Amino acid sequence: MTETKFTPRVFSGIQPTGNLHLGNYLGALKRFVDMQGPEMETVYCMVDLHAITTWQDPADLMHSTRELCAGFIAAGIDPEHSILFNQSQVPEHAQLAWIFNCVARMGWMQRMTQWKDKAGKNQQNASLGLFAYPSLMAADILVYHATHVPVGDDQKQHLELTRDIAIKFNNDFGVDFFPITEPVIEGAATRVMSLRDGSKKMSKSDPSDMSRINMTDDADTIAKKIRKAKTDPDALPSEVAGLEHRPEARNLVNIYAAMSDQTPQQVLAEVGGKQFGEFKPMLAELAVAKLSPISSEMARLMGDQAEIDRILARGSERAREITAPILRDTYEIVGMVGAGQN
Ligand code: AQP
Repeated sequence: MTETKFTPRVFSGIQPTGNLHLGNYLGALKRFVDMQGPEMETVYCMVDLHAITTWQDPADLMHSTRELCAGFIAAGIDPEHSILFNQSQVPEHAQLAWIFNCVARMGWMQRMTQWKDKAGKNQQNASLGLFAYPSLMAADILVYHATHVPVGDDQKQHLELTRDIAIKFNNDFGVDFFPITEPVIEGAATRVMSLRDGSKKMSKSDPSDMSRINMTDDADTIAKKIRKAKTDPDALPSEVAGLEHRPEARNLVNIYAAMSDQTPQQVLAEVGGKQFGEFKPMLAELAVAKLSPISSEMARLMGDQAEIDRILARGSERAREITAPILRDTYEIVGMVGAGQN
């Protein structure tokens, strides 16, 4: 199987489940913007079908979907260039997911750490959708024949499963149809940690709002959260090796590096030897400078929801131009009788 026969195409998505945070921005959104360019087609999605694998209030889901769309655009996604839409409006995602439900094995899903973490001890009461989540994610990617998927580190296992599904499908049907997708997990902030606990990922669902910087936080709130972020009493080291066993210090240095487009080592060359009392205000100033324009643009865009809905509708039309033929070919490979085969 050669990967070169596939046109380079980027796909990624974010769940519209509210509380879009700095981890989503640095691990995903900012990377999506960086990948936008003339070389590759970029397709970005608000994955509302994934969101409902856990309970979502319908009015909140609508609001979060529009707010996330505003977040994409405010962060720098150009809806004229990238294809930007919400997943439910492109039915081929769910249709291909069904085919993949019949390709993927139960054991593969049971091994997923996100399933274990999210269902916890209450697996019998978790939704069937939460269990099958990675199969839908594989369909999201492969229904575009996407070759590159920028994500945070927490999605690595799901991307490996996407590759396994593509390989098994190709083998089962004796075709070279789905690409073996490359995960793009790069940069200093592939795993932004909680501001309250350097061993836990910054997450939308953390009950403590102080654990994360939300994209909608104002400048004072951002500065306060950074000032109160957990740290240790030592000065910052001058070398990256000195961050070992200092998860909170490493997290703040990584955040600074990602926001200033530097490596952690370049940051430490500048701030090594400083106490957190001096470094935190620098970080807060940088975070406010980078995030405030995004949050005010998000608020402005949310003032015209009809325009957001138009952008999403146009994005889903453009998306279907890609997904409809790929699904039709998939059905034919699988042996579904349909129109236009003879
Ligand atoms: N802390 C993080 N650091 C770096 N990247 C992150 N991502 C999420 N958290 C971090 C990346 O953001 C993208 C969107 O992920 P998602 O929509 O699946 O987000 P999520 O899992 O709902 O976000 P949370 O905060 O992780 O939610 P909960 O609290 O539900 O677990 C992905 O590329 C992801 O890697």
